Amino acid sequence: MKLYQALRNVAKFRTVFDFGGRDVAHWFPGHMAKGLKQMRANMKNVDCIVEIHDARISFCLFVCLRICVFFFNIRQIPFSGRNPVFHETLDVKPHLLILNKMDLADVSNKQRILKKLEKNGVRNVLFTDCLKQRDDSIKKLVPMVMDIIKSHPRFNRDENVDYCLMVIGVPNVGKSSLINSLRRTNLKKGRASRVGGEPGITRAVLTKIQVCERPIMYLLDTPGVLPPKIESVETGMKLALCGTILDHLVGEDIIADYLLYSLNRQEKFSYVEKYNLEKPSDDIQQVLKRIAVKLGKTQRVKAITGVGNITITLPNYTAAAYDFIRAFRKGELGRVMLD
Ligand SMILES: Nc1nc2c(ncn2[C@@H]2O[C@H](COP(=O)(O)OP(=O)(O)OP(=O)(O)O)[C@@H](O)[C@H]2O)c(=O)[nH]1
Ligand SMILES: [Mg+2]
Repeated sequence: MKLYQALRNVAKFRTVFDFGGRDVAHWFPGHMAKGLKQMRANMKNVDCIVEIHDARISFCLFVCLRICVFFFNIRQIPFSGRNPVFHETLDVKPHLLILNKMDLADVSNKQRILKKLEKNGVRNVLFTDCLKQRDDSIKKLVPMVMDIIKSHPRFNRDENVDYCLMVIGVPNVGKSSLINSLRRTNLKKGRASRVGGEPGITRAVLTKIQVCERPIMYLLDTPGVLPPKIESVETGMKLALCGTILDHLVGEDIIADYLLYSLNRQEKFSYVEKYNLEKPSDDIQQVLKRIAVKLGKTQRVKAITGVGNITITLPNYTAAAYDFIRAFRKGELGRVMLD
């Protein structure tokens, strides 16, 4: 019944998000030159690049292209022609694309994403969930990488009996988690790389971390790298929603509003029940107020009136916004595709 009522309300939801003239350039701390320099310096020791993305952002291809193009220093190639750039870039080093956090993504779009990627020349794709104790896709990674490596010349590394991969991607997508997951699956060993919910946990290119015994395979963890230029404010907002940049740089309030807008657009109304709302709403203040009340997140504020000072209790909107965003990132608001 609730869902039926909700669907009838769909027409009332915003169809365009007002970014209020925000400038994406202020949100992103550049391309993280130090990390890139270290990565480039290590390239000669690498047999295959494992590029990892958040599966919820299906425009990842564009981000992916930008990182690769920047990574390999082929910046002169125009961006409008997608395919040539990708082909040329991937010809430099064998490449595997991982779409991680599958447990949080709407899997019904999987085939569409694969087709789109294939059209753009990306055939080696794995969907993973690095938090799962046993993920079959993680088991497939080493054999898949071996096939990819064997179909490319190894040049200076031809004599080496061991293999080395480099894992790259934007911050907070699960690069370090992938390494730990591979160790857990292939070596039955514990964590080797630090993981965290905030972007920027891995700061430097680490020494080799072994992830497989037969064949002997190592992985180089890297710090998250953002492309030098973000396509649009909306692209930046999606990256922010997935925790790629520190929340306070964008603002919890606007991220929460964009989240509400996205959930309503996709008719993902589980937030209504979770926060005891009567019906879906497109008004972020109203939603945050309910969240604050439900979670008991209020703040006492002094007010000066004509008859003296009084203390009033107000909803803590920032704390509520923070909780709303966290709930989405943990998958508590349902599986979502942001594009
Ligand atoms: N739900 C879910 N969470 C994941 C998955 N993989 C990683 N995470 C979580 O995502 C957050 C970031 O993981 P990290 O492995 O630190 O990501 P990273 O890409 O190494 O991040 P930086 O080093 O900051 O660039 C952590 O809270 C992980 O627990 C996944 O497959 N599913
Ligand atoms: Mg890391």
